[in-house]
Amino acid sequence: MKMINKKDEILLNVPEIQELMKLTQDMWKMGWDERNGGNISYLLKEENIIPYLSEAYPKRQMVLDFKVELLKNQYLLVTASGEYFRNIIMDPLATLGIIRISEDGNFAEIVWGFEGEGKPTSELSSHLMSHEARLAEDPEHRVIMHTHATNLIAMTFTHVLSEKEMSSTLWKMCTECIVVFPEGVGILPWMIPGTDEIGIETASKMKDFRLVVWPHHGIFGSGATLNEAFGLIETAEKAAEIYMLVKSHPAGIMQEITDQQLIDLAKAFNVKPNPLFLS
Ligand code: 2HA
Ligand code: ZN
Repeated sequence: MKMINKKDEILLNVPEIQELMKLTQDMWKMGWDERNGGNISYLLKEENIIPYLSEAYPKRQMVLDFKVELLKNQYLLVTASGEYFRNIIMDPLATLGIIRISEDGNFAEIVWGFEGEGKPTSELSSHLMSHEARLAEDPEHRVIMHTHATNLIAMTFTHVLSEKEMSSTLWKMCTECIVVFPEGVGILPWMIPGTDEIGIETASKMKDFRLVVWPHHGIFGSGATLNEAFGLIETAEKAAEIYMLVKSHPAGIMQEITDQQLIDLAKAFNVKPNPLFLS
């Protein structure tokens, strides 16, 4: 573990970084982020961090295989590749880092953290491309979060992999689901993780959905804050947990929320459910 100097200490006390350190510990305790599972990236407010970055930065430059036009000159707090969420709270300088996207959008410069030759998450393509997709939809967008939420993964084995059917099932498992994610969930086919290809497909779904399921792997969530992205995933995961519980119960499902009740609910809470997903 590296000694923490004064500038690092101030930076580590920036609220966004503190929140991420606490949240990743909570996520590990939920059993979603075994070993090095899961990764998060967070678009930072420049004014909170620039004064504390050393003049010696950038430490290293990474060439991106793709251009990220919308993120140029932006700073992102990112979890490190191969590191464990469990350890972030104990060793943030090795398990987290800040990257700055270059002026031309072709490079990522490591400007803080990733001590000991660490580097950003293996899912950096999915993160950067998804940030661009969400920013195009919502200027307040800031967080992309990937985690191995247990019951959502389980559900991808026992439920048909259709966005319409899966969204509708999740909505029906907890009354508040349709209010929290009225657009439903996007689903990719099974793909190799850590590639630009899965990044392109994830980002393409992120145009329409804030939640994207990776079958037999996990989920991507997005939001304006860590709280929001986490809350979205937490709500979908809770619905998936109830689905797995009722599905494995010998009594089976004896009654459920009807499509009409979903429509009434959405109206009462003033949200527009995805019209393609309601019968
Ligand atoms: O960070 O979760 O998808 C490890 C992973 C890869
Ligand atoms: Zn993963």
